[in-house]
Amino acid sequence: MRIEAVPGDITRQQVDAIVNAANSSLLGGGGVDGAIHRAAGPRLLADCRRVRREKYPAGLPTGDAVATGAGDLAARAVIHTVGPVHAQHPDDGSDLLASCHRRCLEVAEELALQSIAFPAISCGAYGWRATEAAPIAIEAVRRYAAECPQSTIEVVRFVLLDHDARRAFASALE
Ligand code: AR6
Repeated sequence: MRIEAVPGDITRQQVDAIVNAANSSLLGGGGVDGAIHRAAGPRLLADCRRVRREKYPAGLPTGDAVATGAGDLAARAVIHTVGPVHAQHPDDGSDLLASCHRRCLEVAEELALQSIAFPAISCGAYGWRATEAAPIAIEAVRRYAAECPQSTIEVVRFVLLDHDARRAFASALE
């Protein structure tokens, strides 16, 4: 499994799965969630509504992940996850952030996907410093790779829009 960090807009990535830093409603929002829904078009929202109805009537729990189609995006799937809000999880925030990454990889694996792109989950509206979140994210992926050497996933790419996140993920990867 190759882990990389690149600058850019995640909606433009040529990968099998794009991870959305969603909220538990799964019905859209700002930040990367808004960008993904705008780029994917109305089919993504329709898929999200169906997932809510059929699987998560009370919303997707923090730290969990679920896949939908990707609408107009080049990807095959969007994997939605809900990061912890920094201020609301003083004790278990790191575990929940690690769980987001692990669950996204498990969901991608269930779909036999080979490449997945993550944004800097929780590093925007949810208030995490990238310097704090990046080592947790990278470590969660490395642990998954070590525990699942037969994984179908070959490439895990962090796609980072802002300068702080780029620096933090590059340094966590070193
Ligand atoms: N490509 C890559 N990264 C992006 C993009 C993009 N197109 N747009 C923003 N980012 P955030 P969160 C970066 O706030 O903190 C939403 O309203 C951004 O610079 O999108 O998990 C949801 O609906 C930051 O580094 O996600 C939730 O309510 C990172 O993505 C809430 O925000 C995450 O910022 C989730 O908050």
